[in-house]
Amino acid sequence: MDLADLTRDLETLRDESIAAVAAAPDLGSLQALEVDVLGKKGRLTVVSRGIGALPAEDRPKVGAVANPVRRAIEDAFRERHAVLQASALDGRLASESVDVTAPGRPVARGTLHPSIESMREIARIFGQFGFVVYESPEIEDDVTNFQLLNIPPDHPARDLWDTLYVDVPGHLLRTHTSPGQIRVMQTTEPPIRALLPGRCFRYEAVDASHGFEFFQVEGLMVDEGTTMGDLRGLLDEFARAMFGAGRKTRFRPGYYPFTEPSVAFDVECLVCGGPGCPACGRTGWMTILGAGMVHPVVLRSGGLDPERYQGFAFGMGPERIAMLRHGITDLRLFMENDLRFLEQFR
Ligand code: 2NL
Repeated sequence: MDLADLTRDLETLRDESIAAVAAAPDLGSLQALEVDVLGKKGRLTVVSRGIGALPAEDRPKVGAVANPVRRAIEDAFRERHAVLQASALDGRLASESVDVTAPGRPVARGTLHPSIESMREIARIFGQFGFVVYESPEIEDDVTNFQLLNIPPDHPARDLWDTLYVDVPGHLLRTHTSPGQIRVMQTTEPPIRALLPGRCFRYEAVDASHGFEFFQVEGLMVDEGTTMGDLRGLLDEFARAMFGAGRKTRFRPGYYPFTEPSVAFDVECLVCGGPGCPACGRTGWMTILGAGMVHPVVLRSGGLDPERYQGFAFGMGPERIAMLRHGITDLRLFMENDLRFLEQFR
C-alpha cells in the first residue's frame, strides 16, 4: 500500500458515497447511509486504516488527500439532508393542508314540533300574567278525571268508546288535563294561577279534525272575588298577543259540566271577515277555546270553599291554535311526523 493506492481507495469511496447519497430516497435511509460511511466503524474509517501501512515519508501528505474526501462526503450528506427535509415538509404541507376556501358542511338543525312550539307560546303569554306551568300524570284515576270534575256516571264522555282504560281497575288515560287542575287546587293555597299543558287521550275515530291522542292546555285562576270580567280581560289579552293587536273577540254561551256559566271564546277571523271563508266557514269568527267560572262542586272537589273563593278555567288545543295561525287544515299532520310538514316550521 502506498499513497497512490490509498488515494485511489479514498476517491472511490468518495464517488460511491456521493452517488449513494444522491440516491437516498428519504431521511431515514440517508441517516443509515451516514452511519455506514462516516460512522465509527464506517467505510471511511476502514479505508483510513490504510494510513498505518504507508511509508513514513508519505504520512504528512495523507491529510491533503483524506481531508478533502471527508469534507466532500460530509458536504454531500448535508446538502442531501437539506433537500430531503424540505421535500418532507412539502409532502406534509400538501397532505395536511386545510382548504380554508372550501364551503362549510351544514349542521343538521332540528326544530320544535309545531304542537310544542304552540304550547310554549301559550305558556309564554300566560306566564306574563303570572300563570305557572304544572304537570300531572297521564294515567289518572276515574275519580279525579271524572267524578271530582262534576262529570256524572252517565255522561257520554265516560262511555267506553270515548275513554281509553288501562288494565288497572279504576284507572284510565286522562281525557283532558282538568284532573291536573284538581290536583293543583288540592295542594295549593289560593291565589292560584296555574297552566296545565299536556298529552290527552280519547278513543275516537281519527279524521281531519280528531285524533285519539292530542295536546291540551288548560288554565285555572282561583282567588277571592274572581269574576267573569277578569276571565274576559285575560282572554282578550291572550287573543291579541297570539293573533294580532286590535282583534275583536266575543263570548258565546257554552256548556261544560265543570264550569257554570260556560262560554266559547271567539276571535275575529284571521283570513276573511266575510262569508265563504276557508278558516271560519261563513261566520267571520274563529272559536279558539272554551272557558267558564269553576263550578262550586268542582271548587269543593279541590278542597276550596266556594263561599270564599271563585275561579275561572279555560281549555284549548294547541294544534287548533297553530292551525289557525298557520292556515293548516288537517289535524292529523301534527301526529304523523312527516318531515315535509314539519320542516316548514323552521
Ligand atoms: C276545551 C274546553 C275547558 C275547563 C276546560 C276546568 C278545569 C277545572 C275546573 C273547571 Cl279543574 N274547568 N277546565 C273549563 C272550561 C273549558 O276546556 O274546549 N278544551 C279543549
